[in-house]
Amino acid sequence: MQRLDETEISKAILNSYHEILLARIVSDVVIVGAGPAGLVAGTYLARQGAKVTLLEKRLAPGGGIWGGGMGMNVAVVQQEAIPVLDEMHIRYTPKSEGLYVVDAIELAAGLCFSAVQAGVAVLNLVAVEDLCVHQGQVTGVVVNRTMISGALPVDPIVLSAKAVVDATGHEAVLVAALRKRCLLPSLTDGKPPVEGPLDADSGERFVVEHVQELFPGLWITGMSVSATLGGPRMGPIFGGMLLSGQRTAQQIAPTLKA
Ligand code: 48F
Repeated sequence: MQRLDETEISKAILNSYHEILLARIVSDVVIVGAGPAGLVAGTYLARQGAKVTLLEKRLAPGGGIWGGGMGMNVAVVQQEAIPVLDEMHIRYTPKSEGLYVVDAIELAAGLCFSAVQAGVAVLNLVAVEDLCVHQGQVTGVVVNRTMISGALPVDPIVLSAKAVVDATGHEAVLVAALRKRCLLPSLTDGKPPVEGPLDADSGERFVVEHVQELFPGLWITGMSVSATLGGPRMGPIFGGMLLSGQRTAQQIAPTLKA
């Protein structure tokens, strides 16, 4: 075995990481949140040649997939989303009435692998704190290290993009940043923007049908659609998240060519 030099190991990490980060100061698309919706959106966009950066505040990307339902690591996916699983080479087993089950570990790992293989730069331990807005258009995100964000008085940096996606799930962090500045009108007929009670069928449809560019340059996808617009919760079924991510990519891709 060759003699290992600790200095060279450290250099390899520093050089490679900073090369990646420098190359991502400007992206076509920045997606915030590496749950199922963000990962799928990123993969489809990158497969079409977009330069996609996916930011995740936690150590492990995968969002709510890992725990399946009530910590039982099995994910349920409905018939309509099976083509997405096929395109990501993720296996499934048919159950009853158009429902399929997927090993939650294979789903999370498979979506992460597909994203990285497609060319998405997934940067974990990066928390998005705010948005950059120029003349009514979102132009980037304000980021810090997760361990620093909110804990220490250290300034963040900015990563710019033509399109930014809020894929932060229930938290809808980027939408909240706009709301705080009164940059968004009421989207819920004056009612507080909270998710409705659980209704799997309506909830799953809602997160797909309401994917949209909410503010110039800012899209919402996955659970952040429900959190923003007051849609129903859907419980432990994941097809809607996959299809929501796919639809987000379909909406953003043509805007990048313009
Ligand atoms: O919560 P999450 O998995 O959102 P999703 O893709 O999918 C929702 C489902 O997992 C589940 C469900 C199934 O029916 O309802 O809830 O819409 O992933 C959101 C990711 O965003 C990260 C968070 O850690 C998670 O991995 N995130 C949240 N806030 C930030 C963030 C932030 N400020 N900066 C970076 N990442």
